[in-house]
Amino acid sequence: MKRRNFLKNSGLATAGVLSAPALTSCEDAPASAAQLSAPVVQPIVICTWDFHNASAKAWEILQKGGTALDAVEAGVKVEEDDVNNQTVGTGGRPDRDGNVTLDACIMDHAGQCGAVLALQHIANPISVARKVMEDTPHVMLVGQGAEQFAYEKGFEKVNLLTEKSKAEWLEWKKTSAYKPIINIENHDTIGMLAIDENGHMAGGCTTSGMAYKMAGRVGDSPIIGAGLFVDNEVGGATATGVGEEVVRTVGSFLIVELMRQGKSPQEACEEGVRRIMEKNKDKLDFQIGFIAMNMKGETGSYCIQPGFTYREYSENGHINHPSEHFL
Ligand code: SD4
Repeated sequence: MKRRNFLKNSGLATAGVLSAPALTSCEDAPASAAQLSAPVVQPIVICTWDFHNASAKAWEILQKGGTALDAVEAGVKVEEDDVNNQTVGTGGRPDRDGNVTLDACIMDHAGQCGAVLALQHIANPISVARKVMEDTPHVMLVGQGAEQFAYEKGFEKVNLLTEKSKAEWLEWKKTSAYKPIINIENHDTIGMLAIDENGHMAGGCTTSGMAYKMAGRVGDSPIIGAGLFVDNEVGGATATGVGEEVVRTVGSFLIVELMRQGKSPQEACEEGVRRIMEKNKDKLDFQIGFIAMNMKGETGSYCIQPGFTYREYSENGHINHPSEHFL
């Protein structure tokens, strides 16, 4: 059987200390069971997709003894600021009305968390989410309330819609049925998990969401438990892909709970994906990916690729192991 669903992990090793696996693409890749649970030394950072600059930034902070919270915030900001990443922050694809609306959340080792949903005109939603966590008694702020809060905290009003994203949106409008679509190419959300030298884990997740979504649509990424969950006794998980499916299974929380019950991060990610596939037996027309890490620094990652049915997966009797860990 061809390996149709997996994550390819990229190493960013420094002095034998760091492993930075990243969900890079859904393509064939070899893996061995021995690589799946290799022990690592703290600190460590992992993220979705191929965001080497983001994990490098986080690693820079961890290496200097910085906190996991600072590391994930600074790390995912790299993608928020990258105008070429059209799924996160500035340059993100707009909703179907042409407005770029951003979602982000952050969670620390003590279980504190903050989130912003459908935030407009602010370049770094992850930092606003952190302010929600640290400076308010709340967990989530949404829309105009979140935007107003950001201005109060000194964030600047910016234009998030780049010429490129605007042109693509105008082109899409010409031919689309003007309704939200499951855009399988829309897969560059960044979720990041880090453990610092004090053994504290933190996570962050940030996205512009599904391209050309209905105004007000929010996916999993800013929802604690769905797009991200961290429990310093167990580990953390974060998601990328079609958020509706992740919300339905409370995906990241599920994966952390599975790890609590004894599953490895890899097994837990696979089970999380399997739950989603079960609910979508013959219509796997979307992409979902999870990454997870336990407090030993063991990591796991798994994704499904659109176009293959649940039967095709299950008849082969297993879900393939995607991860490779470079120490
Ligand atoms: C969402 N999960 O809004 C996000 C989209 C995503 O890579 O992950 N894209 O549903």
